[in-house]
Amino acid sequence: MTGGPVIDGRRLLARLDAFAAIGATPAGGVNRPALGPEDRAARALLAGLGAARGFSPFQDAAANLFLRRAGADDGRPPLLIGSHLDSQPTGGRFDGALGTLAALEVLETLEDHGVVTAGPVELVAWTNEEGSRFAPGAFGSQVYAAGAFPRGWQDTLDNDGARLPDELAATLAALPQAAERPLGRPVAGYFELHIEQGPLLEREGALIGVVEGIQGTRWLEVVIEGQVAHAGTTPLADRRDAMAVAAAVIARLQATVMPADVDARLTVGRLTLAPGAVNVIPGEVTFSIDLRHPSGAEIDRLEAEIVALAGEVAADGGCRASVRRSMDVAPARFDARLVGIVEGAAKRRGFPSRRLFSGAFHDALFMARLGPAAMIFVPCRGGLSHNEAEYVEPHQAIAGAQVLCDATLEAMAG
Ligand code: HGY
Ligand code: MN
Ligand code: MN
Ligand code: MN
Repeated sequence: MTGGPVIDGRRLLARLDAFAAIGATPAGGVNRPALGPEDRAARALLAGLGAARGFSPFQDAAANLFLRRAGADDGRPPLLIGSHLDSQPTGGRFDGALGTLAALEVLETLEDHGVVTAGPVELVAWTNEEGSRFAPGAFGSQVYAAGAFPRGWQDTLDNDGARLPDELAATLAALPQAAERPLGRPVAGYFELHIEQGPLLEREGALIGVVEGIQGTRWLEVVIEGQVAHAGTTPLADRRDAMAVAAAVIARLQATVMPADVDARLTVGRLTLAPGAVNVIPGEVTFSIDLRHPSGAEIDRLEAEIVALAGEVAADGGCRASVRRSMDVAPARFDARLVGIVEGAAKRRGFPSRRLFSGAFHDALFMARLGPAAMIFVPCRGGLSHNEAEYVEPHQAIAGAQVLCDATLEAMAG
């Protein structure tokens, strides 16, 4: 067993319950859309808890929220630990919240034990990781790592027409006690604890996932344009039915992409059609494609295949197809030294662990562009996530937070 300070598991579990109450859904999940009232309430609670322990709150222009615990040499770049507080509309109580609250638990444990770290350690709660309200996902960490906002970000709207800049400004204003800080300052390193959101660890009886990297993700928006016409009077030969074309394209992709490649992931998660009347042939269909693969070249090849297929099937149906990227995140490998620190910390605590790649994207993916980064996974029941039934056993959450604490101390000592 390692000698480092032991985290307060009871405190962590109580925090997870308190945050799960913010945006709680009747089915036991959370609905905390980025930059909405529930997200702002969770941020306020976090800032208050941190301030109560003397961890000064900061926000950057992307509303990423930081809680800083000073180090012996406070001029050093901070080690960042954290995740995100926003959730999917039918999200679980652990996706993002576990990593953020485990980071708070680490800061409090260091404080409780009077540990002096060489440099500052900062908790970070990234803005809009999920991307379900405003695309792209991992918005806050992308802006932080790039030190700038993506082109055209000011035009981003959510499904109700709310503007991203307005929601960002309202969120910043809701936390006046958090001082401003410049974007993208250098970091000593980054650790993120997160649930695996897949079945591997549970299936193999591993308690800790030592994450070596993250696969690539590309979000496409496909628009099929046909012609609105009468459902009763228009024979097949005269139809330019956008829904028939969309259905054929989606069916072809589902039948070919994942069956052909065990590493490929293709998901149509959102589809809208117009005008949406029962007795009118749809003139326009828009659907999303979430495409993932460990190889960036494979993502490029699959995207080209999708564009060609959509164009061909649309032309056969007298329609037109257009495909636009709304998010594009290249695969990333994590820093070997930090990955080794995570693995060593799990071993010293006697926690069974295994190395793996992440199927989900995470803020760590962007932080890996700025400095050394690594992730720690814990299992979730049945590998279920982005689902209100998402569940982590108390001992799993505590083990993950303990490894985060040990890894933080070891990385700071180095
Ligand atoms: O979609 C993702 O991979 C992330 O969990 N939002
Ligand atoms: Mn997440
Ligand atoms: Mn998620
Ligand atoms: Mn994430």
